[in-house]
Amino acid sequence: MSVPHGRALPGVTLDVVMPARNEATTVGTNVAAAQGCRYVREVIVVDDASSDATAEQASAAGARVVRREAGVGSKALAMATGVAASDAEAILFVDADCAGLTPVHLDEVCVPFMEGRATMSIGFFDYGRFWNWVVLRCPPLSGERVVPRWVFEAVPATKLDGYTIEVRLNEVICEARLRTSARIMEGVQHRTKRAKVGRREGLRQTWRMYKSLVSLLIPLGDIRWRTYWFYLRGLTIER
Ligand SMILES: Nc1nc2c(ncn2[C@@H]2O[C@H](COP(=O)(O)OP(=O)(O)OP(=O)(O)O)[C@@H](O)[C@H]2O)c(=O)[nH]1
Ligand SMILES: [Mg+2]
Repeated sequence: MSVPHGRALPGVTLDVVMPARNEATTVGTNVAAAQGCRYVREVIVVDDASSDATAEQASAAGARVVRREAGVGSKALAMATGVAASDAEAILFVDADCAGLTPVHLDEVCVPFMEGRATMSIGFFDYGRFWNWVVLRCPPLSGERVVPRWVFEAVPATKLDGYTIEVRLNEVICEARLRTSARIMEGVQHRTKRAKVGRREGLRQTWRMYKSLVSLLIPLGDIRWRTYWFYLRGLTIER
């Protein structure tokens, strides 16, 4: 299946894939937001052996829950499991730890994709006027994004690695010179790792995440710096 760029996409099937590990606090409201999005057919939550009630909360909110067994898990592998569990032509990824997310935010993220104006459409958290300007022009790491399923499937299995998956999706889009749309989801934030696991462990996990991201570029990682230039050339900022 191919969802081409440049024309409207009437009737394209779109499922939400929501990776979630120990997100019982927020998964229910995010499933509800995703279900309210007018383009969404089904919400699939991928739970990696959570030790809290993530699966129950997701299911109670109406999601189909796919459980991965305890063992090797990561955000990227959870996303791959969710995509494999769906036969939709397009996937809207939504993190389970968003705060303040509504169906309207997700509708707005989907519109440029559904109208065929962008192959990837991304929603960013709201960091306030100054930082939003900066964030909208940086390489996007946001988990809230819609892509045709082929874009996810174009990421080689060897590169399905933890938190670097968003960079890999960017790479597929940019190296094919496809268009991206970006917008701020007003008032949307997320529960940080510090809030989830405490200050010390949260900072440790955040440090590990950024280290893995930076190592893709420095020194001589396998992402080409000019990929970012292709990104900026194909970027439209929605207001
Ligand atoms: N199923 C599953 N979900 C995961 C795993 N790791 C992270 N997630 C989920 O992926 C989403 C994003 O993960 P976070 O750890 O919040 O990462 P982040 O939002 O990129 O980083 P922060 O800025 O620190 O919040 C959340 O819904 C997590 O529950 C995992 O190993 N398995
Ligand atoms: Mg998060």
